[in-house]
Amino acid sequence: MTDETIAAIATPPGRGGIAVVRVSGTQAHALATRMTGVVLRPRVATSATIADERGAAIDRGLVLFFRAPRSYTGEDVVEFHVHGAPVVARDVVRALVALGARVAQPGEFTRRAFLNGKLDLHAAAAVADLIDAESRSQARAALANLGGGLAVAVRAVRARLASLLEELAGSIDFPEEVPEPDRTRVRAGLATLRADLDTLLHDGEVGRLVRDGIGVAIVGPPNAGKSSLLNALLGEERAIVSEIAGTTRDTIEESIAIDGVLVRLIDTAGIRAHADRLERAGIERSRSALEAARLALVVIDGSRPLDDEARALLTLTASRDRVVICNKADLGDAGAREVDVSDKIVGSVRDADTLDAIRRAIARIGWGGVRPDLERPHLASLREFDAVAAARDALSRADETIARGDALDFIAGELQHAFAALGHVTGDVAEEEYLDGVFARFCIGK
Ligand SMILES: Nc1nc2c(ncn2[C@@H]2O[C@H](COP(=O)(O)OP(=O)(O)OP(=O)(O)O)[C@@H](O)[C@H]2O)c(=O)[nH]1
Ligand SMILES: [Mg+2]
Repeated sequence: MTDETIAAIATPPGRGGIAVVRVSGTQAHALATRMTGVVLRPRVATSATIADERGAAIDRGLVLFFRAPRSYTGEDVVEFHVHGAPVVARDVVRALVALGARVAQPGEFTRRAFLNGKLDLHAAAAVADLIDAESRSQARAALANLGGGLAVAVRAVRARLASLLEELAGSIDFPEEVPEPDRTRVRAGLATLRADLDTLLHDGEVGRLVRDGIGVAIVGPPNAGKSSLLNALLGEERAIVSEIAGTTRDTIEESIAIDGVLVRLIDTAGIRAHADRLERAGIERSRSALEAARLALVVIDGSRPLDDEARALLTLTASRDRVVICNKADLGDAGAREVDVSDKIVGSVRDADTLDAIRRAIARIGWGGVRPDLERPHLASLREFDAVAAARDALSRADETIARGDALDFIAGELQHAFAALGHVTGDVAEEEYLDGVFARFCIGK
């Protein structure tokens, strides 16, 4: 714990009804008393004139005192609610600094909350997610993480690992007295632990989808009906549709929600070999969009026999996640019959059933078709993913070690590795550097 008292404006920059300045640390109460000259009772809003270090009035506002440990940071915290002119809040901070506080680093309040045991590391990171949330589902997902449920689950796995380790340690240290634990039983235990970690990783993956959404590129030869598909899924005439091949010249991105998952649809220029310079530039963009997308909707004109362009595109996308849409079924199926892939949808983007089938296919291939449960806490950052994946891999190696009949020391080593890796998620193991990474993306004042 640190002695320094920190201060920062907690509300966004710019004019507003009120602005909040927050101070945390051992000096917080003394500074606030000095600046207001009133007696501050914990958790009672007191109206006061707030003066600077020389006694000159800055503003009249509300002062709120939270006595440690019953505060956000777990330290003494004072909030000044002042009139929302940027200069007023800045003057309050300036006065606090003149009297001995220091300006807080981004995320420092939450970091202190974590260090003082007010929330686990996973929940602390969720604070930043909640602040950054741009959609309602992102906010709900972050809120689920704030509750600390994930840390409970991870700590339960760690506890089981710890007792397993203890058991092994007994017979490693006293091989004569303590018999080796039954290897089959240990393996069964490891299998359940691994399954738990797999569930965490899977749920995390779903949570990540909710947060980031998935990119879906609509690609195909010119005139196949790609822009028509974009418009139909959007329910509005967003992209220009025409019978002229090469209508779309640049990528167009729009988002829709399918089962609560944000789907970023990217309409692209039709890909063909012979194109003028401008069109070629568009086609380059189509290719990059295709590469970057999680999923490709490959649209071809299914009514006519396949041309070289359609064939080339089917080959190009064969080994990636894709949905082949044989469009224009109302005009015929000569091309559709030639398409020899299991996951093809034959129909028309003008037809509601076809659109339904396409939405279902996006959900199935994009996120396994299961509607994400936003209320369940989940792994949120790449850091957490890496930590849990490292733990799971260590458990797999431990299992192989047992299966080979190796000495117990090796198994214990892997289990310790897993134990430490999981500690990063909860914050039970957290080096300064690691914390710096977690809190770097916070804003000042949080
Ligand atoms: N009959 C029929 N016509 C369709 C269908 N889908 C699209 N079209 C027509 O096909 C033509 C091309 O449609 P677009 O959506 O512009 O095709 P595109 O793939 O975006 O074409 P480019 O942007 O040039 O690559 C338009 O005249 C559409 O009205 C369909 O299912 N049936
Ligand atoms: Mg188009």
